[in-house]
Amino acid sequence: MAARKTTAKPNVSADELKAYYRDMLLIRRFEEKAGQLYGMGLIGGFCHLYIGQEAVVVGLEAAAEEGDKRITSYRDHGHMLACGMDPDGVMAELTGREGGYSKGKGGSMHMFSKEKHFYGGHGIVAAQVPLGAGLAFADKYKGNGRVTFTYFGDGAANQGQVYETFNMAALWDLPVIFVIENNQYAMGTAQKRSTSTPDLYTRGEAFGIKGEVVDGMDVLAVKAAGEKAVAHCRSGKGPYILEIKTYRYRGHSMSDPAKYRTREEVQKMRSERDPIDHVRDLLLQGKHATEDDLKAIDKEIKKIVSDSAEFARTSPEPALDELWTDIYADA
Ligand SMILES: Cc1ncc(C[n+]2csc(CCOP(=O)(O)OP(=O)(O)O)c2C)c(N)n1
Ligand SMILES: [Mg+2]
Repeated sequence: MAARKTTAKPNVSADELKAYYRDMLLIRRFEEKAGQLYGMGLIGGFCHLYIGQEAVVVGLEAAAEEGDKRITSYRDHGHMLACGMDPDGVMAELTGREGGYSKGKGGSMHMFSKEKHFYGGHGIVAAQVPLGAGLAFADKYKGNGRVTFTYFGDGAANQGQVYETFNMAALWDLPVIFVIENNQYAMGTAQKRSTSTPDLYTRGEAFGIKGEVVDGMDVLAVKAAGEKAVAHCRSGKGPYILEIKTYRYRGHSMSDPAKYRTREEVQKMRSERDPIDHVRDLLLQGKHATEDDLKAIDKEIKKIVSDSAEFARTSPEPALDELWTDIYADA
């Protein structure tokens, strides 16, 4: 079933559209494979999949520049892949192997890349929010023009430390974009059951922080909002809030039977609002790509993901003496 039809002419080139399709598909297929490996008992601990939310991170990465930073929660594999981290290293970390980003000692929620300016992977809800402001503080201090994307969920948006952070970020005009990935649920709690003022983009008003709501199932809308927010931050005007409305198709984590919502609700989103189908339709309807072009991309992605699974299965377990390394970060 195709996604919604749109006749609006996309304001991006055919190559850019194809790149968004590819990047979203990589996340989708990677996460599906991670789900399979989890089912086979190859991944231990928690594992939170990003399926359904792909347009958020791909749209914002399209608005970022080299050197910009990103930090997020435990639902982090999509963010890593979108900023260019190696799928082999991410998958091998999921299986707890030596070839993983944290040498098999971190797992799904604890991976980092200095090279790609990815600062985690945080399991404590909203813990990354003040850390994200801290990264932006460092950039402001250095005067290097960089911006930090600080991602958190609708549930995290009700945490006290978020508002302490808003205050300091506004006071010091920090170049931080607070990205609220509103997927409508915090574990099994629907937003309407937990949140007194559901328009999360207005949550910065008390601190003088501008915000806007964005359709997170439309990668082009996310990119456009991201560019606006980036321009605001880079010009020294301080923080910005993007509330991006999205949806996760899978449970909160691999151990969630998702009894708090109906199958019909999920199916409706999948069939009517899927972000990958949307770009696929734009590509085909606008004659920017043929079915064969898309098949070639699908094939390329399938190989990347199956190679990463093979690497993650065959990379050795970390040696015991690894327990004594990476205890402190290099200065
Ligand atoms: C401080 C803290 N409280 C509770 C938890 C348990 N917990 C893990 S995820 C989660 C829900 C967060 O939902 P949301 O912020 O909407 O993010 P999403 O999982 O939807 O991406 C909770 C309550 C935790 N990890 N940390
Ligand atoms: Mg949520």
